[in-house]
Amino acid sequence: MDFQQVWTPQKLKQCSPREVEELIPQLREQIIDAVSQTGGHLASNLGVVELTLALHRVFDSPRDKIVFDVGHQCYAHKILTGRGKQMQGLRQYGGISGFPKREESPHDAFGTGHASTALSAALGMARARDLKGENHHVVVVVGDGALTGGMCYEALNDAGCSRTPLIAILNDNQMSIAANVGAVSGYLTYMRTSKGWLTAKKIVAEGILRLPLVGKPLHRVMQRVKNDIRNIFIKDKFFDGFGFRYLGPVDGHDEQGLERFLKRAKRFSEPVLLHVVTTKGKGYAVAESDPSRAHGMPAFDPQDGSPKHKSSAKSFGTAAGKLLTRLAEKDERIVAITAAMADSTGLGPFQQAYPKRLFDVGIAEEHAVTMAAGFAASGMRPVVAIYDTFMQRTYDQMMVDVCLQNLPVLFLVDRAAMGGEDGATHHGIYGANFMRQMPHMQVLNPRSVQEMELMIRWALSQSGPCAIRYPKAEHPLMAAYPCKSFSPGKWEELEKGQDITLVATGPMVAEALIASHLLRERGLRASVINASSIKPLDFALLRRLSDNGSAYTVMEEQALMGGLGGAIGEYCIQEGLRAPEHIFAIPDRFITQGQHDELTAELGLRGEDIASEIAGRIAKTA
Ligand SMILES: Cc1ncc(C[n+]2csc(CCOP(=O)(O)OP(=O)(O)O)c2C)c(N)n1
Repeated sequence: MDFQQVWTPQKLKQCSPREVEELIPQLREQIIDAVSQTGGHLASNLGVVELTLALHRVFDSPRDKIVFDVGHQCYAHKILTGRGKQMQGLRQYGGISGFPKREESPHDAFGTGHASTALSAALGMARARDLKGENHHVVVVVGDGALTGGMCYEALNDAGCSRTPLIAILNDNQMSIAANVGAVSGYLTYMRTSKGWLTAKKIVAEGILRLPLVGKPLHRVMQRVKNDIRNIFIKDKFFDGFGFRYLGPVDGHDEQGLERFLKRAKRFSEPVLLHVVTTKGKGYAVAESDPSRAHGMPAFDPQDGSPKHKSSAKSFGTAAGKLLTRLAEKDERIVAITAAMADSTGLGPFQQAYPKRLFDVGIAEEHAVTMAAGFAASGMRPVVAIYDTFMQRTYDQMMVDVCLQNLPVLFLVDRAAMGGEDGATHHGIYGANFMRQMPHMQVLNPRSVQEMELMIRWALSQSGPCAIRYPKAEHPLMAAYPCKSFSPGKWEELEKGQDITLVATGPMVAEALIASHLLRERGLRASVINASSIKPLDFALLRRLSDNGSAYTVMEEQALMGGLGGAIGEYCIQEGLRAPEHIFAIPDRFITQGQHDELTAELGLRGEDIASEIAGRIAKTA
C-alpha cells in the first residue's frame, strides 16, 4: 500500500471489488507497521479490516454515523478516513489518538475508550435523527467482549422496544482481552456452531452436488453465498427477544459478503443486529497465534513480535498477584475478582493456582464490586483488581453496597497514575479523589512494591473496605529507600531538611526525592514525606508542620480537585491549621496522550520542574 495515499470513503467506493481485495493485506501491513513503532491495540484492529472496508463502502460517513465500542479497533477506520499518514504519530504526544475522537475527524462520530457505551450513544443519535426529521443511518460496532457489559443490555432493551432504526454489528471473535466469558458468549458460540446450521449446510451441499450438470457450478455459487443462506436455517431467540432483527452469523473476513449483508441491514426500518464472526489478529501470525498478548502491544519488531524495549522496572500488579496467591494458600476466605483483565492486573498466577477462587465477570465492573460485597457479607475476603480508570463506573456500588455496610472488600487499583499513550479515557487520576469521599473507606497510595505488599497484608486483616492504588511500575529510585513498616495515618519521613517540606504520595514520592536532591544543589534542604495514606491523613504530622511554621507543599499525580492537597486543606481549615503553600497536581482539564514524562513535563510535575518552582518561590519570599 502506498502509505502516503490519502484514503477517503468516497475514493474507496470507486474501487472495484478486486481493488478492495488487494487493499485488505495492505491495510493490515500499514496497521502492523504503525503499531510496531508506536505500540497500540494490534490484534483487535487486524480482525476488523474487512468489516471496516465494507462499512465505508456501504455507508456514507460522516453523514451516516459509525460508532465504535471501546474504540480500540478504529485504526483501519482512521486510515480510510484520511488519517493514513498520521498513523506514524498514533498515540504519540501531539499525534492522533488510538481511540475515536470527535475533535479529530467528523468521521469519528462519538468518542469512546471505556467499554459497552456505544449502543447507548448510537441510540441517542438515532433518536435525535428521528426528532430532527433527518434521514441517515446509525451503525454501531460492538465486540463480544464489550457485550458482557451491562450498559449494552440497557441499550438493547430500550432500543428494541422503541423500534428505533439502528444497525448494531456484533464483532464476535470469541475474545475479550483474553478468551471471552459468560453465558452470552456461550450463546454466540452456539449460534456460530449451531448444529441445525451445520446439518442443514451438509444436506444442502450434498443435494446440490448430486444435481446433474449444474451441481458443481451451483455448489460453487452456494459456497459464495453461504453467509446469505445461513439465516434461513438459524433462528435467533436472544436478540429477537430484545426486539432486534438478527442477521448472521456471517464470515467477517469475506468483504463482499459483508457488503451484501450491510446493504440488507440498511433496508430495515427497525433495529437490526448483524452477527459477524472474525478472527482476532487475522493475517499476522504473531497476533493470530496469541491474540491475548497482541491485544495491546508495546513497540515491537514486526519480524517476530518481540518488544523493542525491555523494561526491568518492578511491576506492582505482578507483585500484588503473586503475594495474593501466597496469602490465599493460608486463608481460604480469599477470593479474587477481575473484570475481564486477570492477566493485565497480575491475577494470572492466582487464576492458575486457584481457578475456582478467581471470578472473571466480564467487562462488568459494577457487578464485580457488588458481587464482592456479597462475598464479604458472607464472611469471605474478596479482592477486586481493577484499573483506576475503570473503577470510575463503580462509584455507587462502592459507596452503597460496600462502604455503607462497612464490608471488608479490598480493592487493588492498578494503573493509578497518568496512563500515557491511551490518553484521556485511561488516566488513573481520579480514584483517590472520589474514593476518599466514602465513609469507612481507607485509601492508600504506596510509593514502592515493598510498601504495597505491607499494605495488602495489613488490609486483609481489617474489618472494613480499603483501596490500594498503584501505578504500573515502581520508580527505580525506590530501591534505595526500603520500606520497613506501614501503618495507616502515619506518614514516613524519607529525608530531613529545614527549608521546605515536600509531602508527596504514590509515584510522586520519587519526584519529590529528585526535587530534594536538585534543591540541595541550590543550597536548599527539603524534608520529603511519603504520604502513602490518603485516608486517613497523618493528622499528628500535619499539626506538627503547622506548629513549627515551616513551609510545605503537596505533590500528587492525581486530580487537584479533591485530592491529597484538597484533603489536607479541608483538615487545616476545620482545625485552624496552616495550609500547604502550594499543591503540585493535575489541573481541572482532561489530559492528552503521550509518554509519561512528556505529560508530567507539560504539567510541571517532574522533580526538576518542582525544584525550580520551589526555589523560585523561596527566592521571592527571602
Ligand atoms: C469499562 C472498561 N473496562 C475494561 C476495559 C479494557 N478493555 C479494553 S478492550 C477490552 C476487551 C474488549 O473485547 P471486545 O469488545 O470483544 O473487542 P476485541 O478486542 O475482542 O475486538 C477490555 C476489557 C475498557 N476499555 N473499558
